[in-house]
Amino acid sequence: MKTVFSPLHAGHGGQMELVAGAIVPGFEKPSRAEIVRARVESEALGPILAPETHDLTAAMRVHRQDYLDFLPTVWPLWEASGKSGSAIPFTWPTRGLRGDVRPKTIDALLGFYSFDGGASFVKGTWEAIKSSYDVAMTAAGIVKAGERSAFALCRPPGHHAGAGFMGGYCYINNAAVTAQWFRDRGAARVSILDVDYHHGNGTQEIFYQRGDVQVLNLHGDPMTEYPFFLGHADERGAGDGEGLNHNYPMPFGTGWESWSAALEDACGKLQDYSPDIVVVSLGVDTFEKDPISQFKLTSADYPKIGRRIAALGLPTLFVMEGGYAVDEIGINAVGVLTGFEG
Ligand code: SP5
Ligand code: ZN
Repeated sequence: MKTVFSPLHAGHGGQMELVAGAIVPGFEKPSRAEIVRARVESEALGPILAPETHDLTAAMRVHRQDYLDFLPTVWPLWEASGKSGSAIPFTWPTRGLRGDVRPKTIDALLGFYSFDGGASFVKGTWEAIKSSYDVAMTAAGIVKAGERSAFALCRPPGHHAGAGFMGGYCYINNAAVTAQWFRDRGAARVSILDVDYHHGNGTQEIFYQRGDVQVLNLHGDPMTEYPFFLGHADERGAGDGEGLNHNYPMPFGTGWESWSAALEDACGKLQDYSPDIVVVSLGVDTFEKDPISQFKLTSADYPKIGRRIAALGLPTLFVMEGGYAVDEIGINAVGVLTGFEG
C-alpha cells in the first residue's frame, strides 16, 4: 500500500489547546505523524510519496467558501492584533446568540468558525492544514487510478470539522473532501467508516441529508464523551439521507468484544449499501493507553480491524485521524494497514 505524507505538518506544532479547565500543550502533536511514518518504513508497508499540490476546489465542495477563506487569515490577523502564542477561540454563538452575523475581529471570528478551543493556530498551522488536504487528495487519486488502497497520513486530522467550522484538532475534513471527490469523479455511492474514538460530527453534518454518501461512526457515547453534542444512536440521517447515517455510541471501558460487534454490524450495513469506494477515518485513540480516551482496544486488535475492512472487498482510502498514545501510534495505525494487506 502506498502512503502519502508531507513534512509540512510539522509547522503545526507547539500549539496549546483549551481542555477541561486548562490551557495545555496540544495532544495532537507533530511526533504523532513522524512515528506513524517511521513505522510505515520499518514495516515496509510500501512506498512513501510526497503529495501533489491541489487547489481548494475539492474542499469547496464540502466546506463553506467564507470558512475556507478565513483559515489562511487566522495567524496573520492574530499577529496583527498584537498577540503571540496560540490563537484559541473563547466565545461561541450558542443558542440565544447571533450565529448569522459574521463579526470583524480575530477573537470573534475564531469563535464564529469553531465549536471548541481545541483547534488552535500557530504560525505554520495553515500550511499544515493545506498539506494535510494535499496528502488526502493525492492518496484519493491513487485509489481512483485503480489501486486497491492507499494511506493518507494526514496531520492535522479532519473528522470534527464541519462545513463551516473547525474544532477537535480538525480544520479541513479530509475524509469528507475525498468522499465528495470520489462522487464527483464518478463513484455512484461512497461509504465513510469512522473508527476514531470520538464521534465524527463534522462528517455526519456534511452528509446528513445525502443519499449518495453513507456515514458509519463507532465512538464514545456523547452523553459522557467529547464532542458531547452529536453522535447519538437516533441520528439516522434526514431527507435523501434518511437511514444512511449510523451511529454506534459505546460506554467507557468498551473493549474488543463489544467494539468488534459494532464494527461487524457497521460492515453489514456498508455491504448492504454497496458503495463503489470506502473512506476509512482511521483514528487509533480507541487504544487502551490513549491519554484522552476510554476504550480498551489492544495493539493486537488493530490488524483485526484491517482484516475486517479488507473482507469488504472494496477500494479503500485510509485517512489518518486521531490517536494520542504516541509511543504506540505507529504500531496501532500501521497494524490496521498490514492487517488489511493480509
Ligand atoms: C481527531 C480527534 O481525535 N480529536 C479529538 C479531540 C478531543 N478533544 C477533547 C479531549 C478531551 C479530553 N479530556 C480528558 C483529558 C484527560 N487528561
Ligand atoms: Zn479522536
